[in-house]
Amino acid sequence: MIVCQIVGFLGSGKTTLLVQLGSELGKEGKKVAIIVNEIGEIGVDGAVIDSFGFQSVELTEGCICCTLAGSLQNTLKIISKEYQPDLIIIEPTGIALPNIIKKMVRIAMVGEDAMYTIGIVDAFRAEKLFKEAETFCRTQIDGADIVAINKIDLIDNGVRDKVSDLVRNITPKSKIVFISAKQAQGLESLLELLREAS
Ligand SMILES: Nc1nc2c(ncn2[C@@H]2O[C@H](COP(=O)(O)OP(=O)(O)O)[C@@H](O)[C@H]2O)c(=O)[nH]1
Ligand SMILES: [Mg+2]
Repeated sequence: MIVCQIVGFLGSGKTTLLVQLGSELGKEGKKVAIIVNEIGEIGVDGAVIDSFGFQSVELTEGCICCTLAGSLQNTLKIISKEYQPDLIIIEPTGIALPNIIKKMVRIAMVGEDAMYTIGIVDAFRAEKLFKEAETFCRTQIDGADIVAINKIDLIDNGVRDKVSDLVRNITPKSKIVFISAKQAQGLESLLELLREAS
């Protein structure tokens, strides 16, 4: 079993991506469970996700990298015992810190190889966000296994090059892919990562 977190700002496309990835892997016979952490938007994502038939759990009373760290660890243990999925996808809030979540997951259950981080960047808003909140943007994608530059259906090649330079400078070792989560384009490398691992 593996655990994957999808990290990115509110509105960057995390839920859209996890539904696409989970649906595709589900069709291929993998058992997928989802943990969504939301603050102040109770039920919105859960309703969407449940309609795709995944096993999903929502944690809404705080942030899983701080106040809800214990809940995350308990939820992981319960899901893995009772549902025995091949893959658990975690959608943290837009303000969560991926390295802290990684640590929590490792403490709770898995070894070094079984935890993956996908960073998602909204290509349409990236230049603005990177200017306004550079340090935080760095924290979100630095060290990700793959950075998915999303919403390429909305941008031209000039923006695409600028955004990929920004990402490359922050996290030179991460693989970069260009996707449209909404149109299910460019998802193959992400699926490959999760297929091989789970
Ligand atoms: N045009 C476009 N819109 C997208 C894409 N991916 C997500 N969106 C839209 O962006 C908004 C936020 O997406 P969501 O998955 O809820 O983001 P989250 O807050 O990170 O979970 C929604 O209206 C999505 O339909 C994409 O690839 N292209
Ligand atoms: Mg979401």
